[in-house]
Amino acid sequence: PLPVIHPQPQMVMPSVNPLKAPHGFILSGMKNPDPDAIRLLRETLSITDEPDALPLEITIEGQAPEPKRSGAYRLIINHTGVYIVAPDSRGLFYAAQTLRQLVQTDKQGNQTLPICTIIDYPDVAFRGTVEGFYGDPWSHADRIEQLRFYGKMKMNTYIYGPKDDPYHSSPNWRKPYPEKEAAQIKDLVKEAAANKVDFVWAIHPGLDIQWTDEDRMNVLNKFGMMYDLGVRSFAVFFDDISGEGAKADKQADLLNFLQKEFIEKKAGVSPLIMCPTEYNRAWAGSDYLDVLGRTLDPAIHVMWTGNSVIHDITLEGQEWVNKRIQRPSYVWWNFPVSDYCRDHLLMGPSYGLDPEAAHAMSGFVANPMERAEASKVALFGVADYAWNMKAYNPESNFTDACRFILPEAPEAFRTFCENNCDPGPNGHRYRRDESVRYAGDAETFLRDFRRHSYNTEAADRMNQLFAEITAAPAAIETSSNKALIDEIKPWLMQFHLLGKAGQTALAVASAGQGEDRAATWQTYLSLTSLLDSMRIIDRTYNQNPYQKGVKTGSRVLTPFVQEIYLQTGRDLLFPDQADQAAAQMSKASILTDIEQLKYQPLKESADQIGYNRLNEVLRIEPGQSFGLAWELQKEATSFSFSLPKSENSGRLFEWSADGKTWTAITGIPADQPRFKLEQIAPEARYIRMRNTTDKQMQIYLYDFTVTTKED
Ligand code: LOG
Repeated sequence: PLPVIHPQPQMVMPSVNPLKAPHGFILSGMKNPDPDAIRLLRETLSITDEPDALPLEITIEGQAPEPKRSGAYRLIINHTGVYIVAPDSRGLFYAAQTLRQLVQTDKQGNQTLPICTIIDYPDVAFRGTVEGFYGDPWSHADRIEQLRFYGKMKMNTYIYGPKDDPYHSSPNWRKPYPEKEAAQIKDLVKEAAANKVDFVWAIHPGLDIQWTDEDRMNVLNKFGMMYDLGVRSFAVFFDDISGEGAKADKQADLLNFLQKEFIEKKAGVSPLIMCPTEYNRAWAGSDYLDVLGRTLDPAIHVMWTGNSVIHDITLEGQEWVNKRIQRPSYVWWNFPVSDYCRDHLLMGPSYGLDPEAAHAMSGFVANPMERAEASKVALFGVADYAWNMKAYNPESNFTDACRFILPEAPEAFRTFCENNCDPGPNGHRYRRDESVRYAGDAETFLRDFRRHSYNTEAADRMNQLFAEITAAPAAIETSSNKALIDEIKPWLMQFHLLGKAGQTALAVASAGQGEDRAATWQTYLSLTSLLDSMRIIDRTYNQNPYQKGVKTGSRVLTPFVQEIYLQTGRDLLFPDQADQAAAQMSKASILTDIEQLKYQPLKESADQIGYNRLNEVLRIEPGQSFGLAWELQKEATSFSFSLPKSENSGRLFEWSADGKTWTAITGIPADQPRFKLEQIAPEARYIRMRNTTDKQMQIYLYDFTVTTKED
């Protein structure tokens, strides 16, 4: 049988016979075929230049198979040899990639190919990634490796737009790249070309752009500089901005100008891509998209993240936006990006993608994690989906992805990935299934445990799983992919501890069934120290200022362990049921009537509580407020905020002791975007900021933090 090919070809007609090529192959047909494809063929098959050795022929032809899409190819393998039809270099390169997955080489070096016919072409014309996240941009080495990976996976697009590259966005979008960065971009353009990937360079000028001739020339000139570095594909991003820069008619003017003066004038440039300010349905409240639809040159692509910032992609949602922008949108899928949940890894399958939506999108690119290697699990799915949607199966793709990425220990890697999928509670309310194979047993066990009974069968299966988890990190670390191990190392450590904690929690639960309280205490204390170790990892590694720490198995397994731990602790500390009910600890929380913030998890450390930095613009309606509440046992010692670019007049800061009566805080300058208040009424347990105007306020919520101490 044929091996599974990724991405899956559109049509495969297999036969049972293999083609044996004991004397290798010889190339014939087309003159000057694509050298990258030929290099790949030579690496894959033993190709001789000696016709006397009786080799089989590989015939390459350039006529166009239907449909005429870049990358389409036909591959016919029969008794006489291999016959490739490819209308462009990309198609020939992809045919060679398919052959690489088909060939089998035995110990003597003899090669066989399965006799078959493959007719193949992509469902979506542009497929790949948009490096569009906040946080540390990928390294040069990361990017080179990604481009090679895209070539293997038949992805043809890499959009360069890391938010924290100052030469992509403010403050330096007008300036040329410094020498070293410029040289690296040149390099990337070359590597991209060798892998048949379009390197798309994006600019993000909207934070401070002026709608003047000077600034339109600044954009044009920057494109010119990038053209001189070899870039032939361009994008303009207007996401996450407010005020002047966000006006549809002005944006369209600029884009149409670039279309006429640059895209159409320069040689060999691909269609322009733009990312709108209202880039998802949840925000599309004005006529913004209709204005773009009416006025933007029809050749310009418009990006779209779906029904909200982070969302499944549905045909219905695509049709909704396409009507308004009057063209098929170019999907910017915000997965596996983790810049809003930086303490989690999103290494689960890519699912939630409509198999019927191919005709309703012009491109499909995924925004990945700042961890490039770890992102490959999800991207393996993205490649399959965008190439052949109907054949895409997220589960089997996921298993194959784990084998492809970590062939040294595919099962251990899968165990790790399937328990590191969910972002945890977040303001976008985007959740992913996690630990699906064990969720049922975990729930069954806990249901019985809550009634003080121990379900042996469920416990046995959970024990088996936790043993696999404990062992997985050591197996994964045998991988030769050191970059991957470096990226996920703290999570591997945490995962190992979680496995041990899980096994110990089951021992605690089992001991709790007996009469021997001393034995229960003993296992309870070992669980305490394992959970302490996990807390230390969480407080030591990945201490970025946004979502600090290292969470693993956070959807099913960690809560499973914690519930057993807390319940046993209550049983041991408050054996009397009545005391248990009364033992409620006072907790800190966020306090708001703004929908965009309601689901934000509280950011909490030993002596601080606060909001997570929001990437997108925060909209506050008249009368709405956001604030914090802290524990009765704690006093606030200071309060600080960073709310830049706000239309600041009309904001009011207030404190309260009971959450009902509020007192205005004096001493905060009215238009200061950043401030630290060193004194707060000792009885305060709440602080908030309120919009006292009659207009919507648009601000960035970078920081809003209260520092506390125990009284
Ligand atoms: C940004 C993007 C960010 C992503 C996920 C778009 C179009 N823009 O909320 O840079 O990585 O969401 O946080 C965005 O998605 N803003």
